[in-house]
Amino acid sequence: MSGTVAEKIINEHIVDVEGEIAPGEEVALKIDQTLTQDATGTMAYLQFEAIGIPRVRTELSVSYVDHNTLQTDFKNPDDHRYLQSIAKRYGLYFSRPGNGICHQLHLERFACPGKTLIGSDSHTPTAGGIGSFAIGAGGLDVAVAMADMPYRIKYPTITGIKLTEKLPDWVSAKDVILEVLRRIDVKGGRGKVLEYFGPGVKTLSVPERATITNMGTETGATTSIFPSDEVTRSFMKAQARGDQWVSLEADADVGYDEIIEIDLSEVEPLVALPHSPGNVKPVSEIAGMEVQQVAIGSCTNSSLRDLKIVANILKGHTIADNLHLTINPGSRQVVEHLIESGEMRYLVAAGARILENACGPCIGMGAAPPSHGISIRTFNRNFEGRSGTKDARIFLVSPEVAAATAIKGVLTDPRDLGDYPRIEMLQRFIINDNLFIRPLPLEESAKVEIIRGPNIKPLPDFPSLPDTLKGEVLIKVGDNITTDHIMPAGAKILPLRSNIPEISKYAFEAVDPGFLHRALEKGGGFIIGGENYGQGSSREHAALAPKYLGVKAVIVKSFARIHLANLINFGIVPLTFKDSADYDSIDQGDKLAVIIGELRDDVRLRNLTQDIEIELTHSLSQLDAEILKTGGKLPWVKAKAKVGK
Ligand code: MIC
Ligand code: SF4
Repeated sequence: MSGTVAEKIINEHIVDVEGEIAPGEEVALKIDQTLTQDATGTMAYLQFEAIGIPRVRTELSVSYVDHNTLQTDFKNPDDHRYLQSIAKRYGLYFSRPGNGICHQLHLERFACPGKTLIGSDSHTPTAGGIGSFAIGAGGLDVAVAMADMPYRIKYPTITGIKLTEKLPDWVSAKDVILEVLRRIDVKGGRGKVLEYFGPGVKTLSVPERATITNMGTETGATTSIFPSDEVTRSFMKAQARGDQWVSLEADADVGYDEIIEIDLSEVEPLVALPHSPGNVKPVSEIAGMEVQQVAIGSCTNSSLRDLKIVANILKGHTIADNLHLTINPGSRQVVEHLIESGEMRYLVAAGARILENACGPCIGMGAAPPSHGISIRTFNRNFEGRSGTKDARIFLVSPEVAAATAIKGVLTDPRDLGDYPRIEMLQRFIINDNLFIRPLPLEESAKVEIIRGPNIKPLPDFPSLPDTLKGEVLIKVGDNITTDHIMPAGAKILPLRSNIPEISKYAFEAVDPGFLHRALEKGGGFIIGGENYGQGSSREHAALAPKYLGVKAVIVKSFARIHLANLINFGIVPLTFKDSADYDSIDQGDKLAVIIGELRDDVRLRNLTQDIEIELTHSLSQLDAEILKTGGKLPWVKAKAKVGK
């Protein structure tokens, strides 16, 4: 059967399907690899422990530490010790703090073309750059996949993105994905896989492809993927993994559901303006704006290629007086190369503050901008408040634009700098896996004791759902609410990820500080939202915390994929307005009764305050409904795992 790259991998991994295989139908996929990071990992492993099997059952599972690396007290280091003991006990690789950012490391050392990967981080599609079918998911879904139960997705439609020609000087992969975002915005990828093809593909290296698939997440796509070709083979050979390479290309006669064409030679330096990655304009239109900070790094732009370019642009310059420059390299491999080539010196000499190989400022772990500050970042998200400074304005750009801006002090079109530096890439990377701790054999791992610090609190239990949900509307929000709005991250709140009672106090904190008090006073209730509710990260705490505070259903115009799955997993009923105009008929404080029954059909909402009835609908499969009614996925899975032992 002919197919696209994504279709080939999906079809090879389908283990179950409810109806026929068609877009929108739910399919269950076998998952070959999993990854977690520390901020979502503690919860994922608490859930894995609760499932109660002796060892992970995937081909490969890796636990990375890269988010919560600021150690201001015992919490983060305790959580890391827990994660390390879990990896030892259950047969996972453990990547120690300092090794690098999960997605960069996974691309370098583990991701494989043709394999399925799910990760408890929304940027897991980074591995699509090597031809892996890689999806971001909630921690519980990753825990379930580690127990070798399939992962269910709606069969996606496949958008072909045809690349022709090659990028001009000073324009790079980040500009390509910003161009995609400029065209389809933060909702345009929902329900789709963005699959790249065409003659322009071979002009991009694997890390450049990974920049594109990484930030494909911001379109809402299920994932993004490139073929596995000779460029992929050389990258894998250079990583001493040539034996893991397989060729994977779309068949010539294949039809995509839709095609977007990008002539690479016409792409120009682009920038995403506050506060959305989809708010994209040419840099030349807003160049000249004074800047207080430039931050380079994140899983989007911290590869060796990116930092070499930055180093060579900065060579012989000093950063402008009015700003500071931070750099987070993606991995130790990147750093070791920059040291060996001498290029690290260009960065340091220019005045860059070299931070650790971790997410850092991208998730508000330090380097917050000043009040009303303008920060130019090579990251993938510029949501309000995410940087740690509520009134800061974040602009997302390529490494070239960031470096040029660092020198000039104002947002700069890098084409104004003259000759584009030529960088030399290598045939062979330095391989040093000494910060990965390998899985132990079963005889030894079975004896390992799990180390739990006082920050790790037991998982709360949630009861099954009644047929009618009653309560008040606790909050009404607009379109494109992100998980950063629902459950903020940053240096203060991230260390509470393994303590649900404590972290729940911060739900909606920045949007409406009265939310917590209302939720407690009213004994829970409902959330009303607009389009694309829950876009952004995979953090299941954005479902867990509202659940803990008694939220019964979230009623919106539309949902983002991962958040929708997380709501189901934790027993919050996700409902949508049948007619979006009904959104206007509900106010905060209204008393509602929602008759859900068995959740087979549409649902009636009685607004007792306004004395009206409206119809709601949902996209739940029969299985989702079953899971929801039982009170969430964990009790449901525990029963299954026992049967399968
Ligand atoms: C993010 O970029 O928002 C994060 C932090 O990596 C999240 C995961 C989390 O909240 O821990 C993500 O993208 O999934
Ligand atoms: Fe880390 Fe930022 Fe990437 Fe999330 S987007 S994984 S916080 S670097």
